Amino acid sequence: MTLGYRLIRPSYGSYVQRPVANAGGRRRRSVSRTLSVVPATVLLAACSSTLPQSSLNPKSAEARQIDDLWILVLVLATIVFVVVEAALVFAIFRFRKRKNDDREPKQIHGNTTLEIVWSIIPALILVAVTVPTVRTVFDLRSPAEGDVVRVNVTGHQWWWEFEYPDIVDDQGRPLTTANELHLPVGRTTELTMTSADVIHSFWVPPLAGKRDLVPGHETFIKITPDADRAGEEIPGQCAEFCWLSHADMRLLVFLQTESDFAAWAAGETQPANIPTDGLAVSGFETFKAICALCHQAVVAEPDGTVTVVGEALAPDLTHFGSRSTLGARVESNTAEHLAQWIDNPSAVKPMAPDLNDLETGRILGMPDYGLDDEEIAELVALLEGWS
Ligand code: HEC
Ligand SMILES: [Cu+2]
Repeated sequence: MTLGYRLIRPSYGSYVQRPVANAGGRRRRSVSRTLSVVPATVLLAACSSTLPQSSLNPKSAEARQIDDLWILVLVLATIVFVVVEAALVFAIFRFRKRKNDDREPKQIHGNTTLEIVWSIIPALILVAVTVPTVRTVFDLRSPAEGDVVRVNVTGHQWWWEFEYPDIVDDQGRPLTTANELHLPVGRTTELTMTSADVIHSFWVPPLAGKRDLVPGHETFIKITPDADRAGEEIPGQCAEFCWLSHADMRLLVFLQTESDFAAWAAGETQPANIPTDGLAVSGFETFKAICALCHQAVVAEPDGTVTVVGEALAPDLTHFGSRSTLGARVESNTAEHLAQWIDNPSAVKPMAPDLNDLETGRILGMPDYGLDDEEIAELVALLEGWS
């Protein structure tokens, strides 16, 4: 548009020619800068299979819809860019001021055909972008259909709680876990999300767009992982700054075949055993005395009676031993890392347990209870045994 305005309305005579040439110079520099971004983008796209948190490597129907839309907009924008810049560069050279030529340029006022054309073309381009955008937005927001897996997600400073309301144990308690989300491939999972404290954002780039978790409000996101992705582990993280350990509020998604998912769910809905021999026996006593202030575990007495121990203010530990990560993916779940965590949690992950309020249930981190090495070893034996 700038191009046309200056060519068609040089009503200020030759005076206007120098600014036009300058403007061209500025544009040309920005052209080279913009062009340098293109190889970088192509390079990034090429590497995306080795960048696990890339949205350029979609692994679900929803992520692919978003990616397709992005590619459409990228192609259209690239065409517009190339055509406009080519016309600009052409005009700069063709109509530049030449030496020993002080003639006034031809004076023209307005060109209706041209103005109609460059109003209609951008309008058509906008329609070409708007229609698929609106369709994608509505598609992604429409309720999931068919045999849907439902998961309730609650964001906490700084961990994720996942509850599968339709997968229940013998007593009707829903499967509850933390930081590691298991999804069957080829089937849609609908996540209903909220937050227990501040705003968080669920972001697993290869699987879905980004969506906020807002306290007192429910948001939704759908994920239909590709059928050939079973066995993949896909990392994600909180994408809304939520203070101290925001960067350590991560999660891991396990894509599983239908039968692996069913086997996992069957295991998770079993109670953990109350230990009857070894270090874990004393570990369970410490668990009930201290850890149960915040953590819950569904446990079976030796006679088979199932009880729930503790409060659900922190990650459910019933099957902690089956998780592959610790503390929202700050560490891998090994006996050594777990011992370090129990010994001094805030050294492994920055937290603010001084601000905890057990009365209101506002928990901002796990305190250091000054346990000795033996007590820690007993707890490690207990929790790693709860798989
Ligand atoms: C005052 C509440 C509180 C108490 C008491 C507490 N914790 Fe925690 N614990 C937390 C919170 C909060 C987290 C989540 C921290 C995070 O990842 O941001 C956590 C996380 C954990 C995790 C990691 C869970 C996961 O899924 O990654 C383990 C293991 C753990 N605690 C063990 C213990 C043990 C063992 C005790 C008893 C010695 C204990 N906790 C006592 C609040 C508590
Ligand atoms: Cu967060």
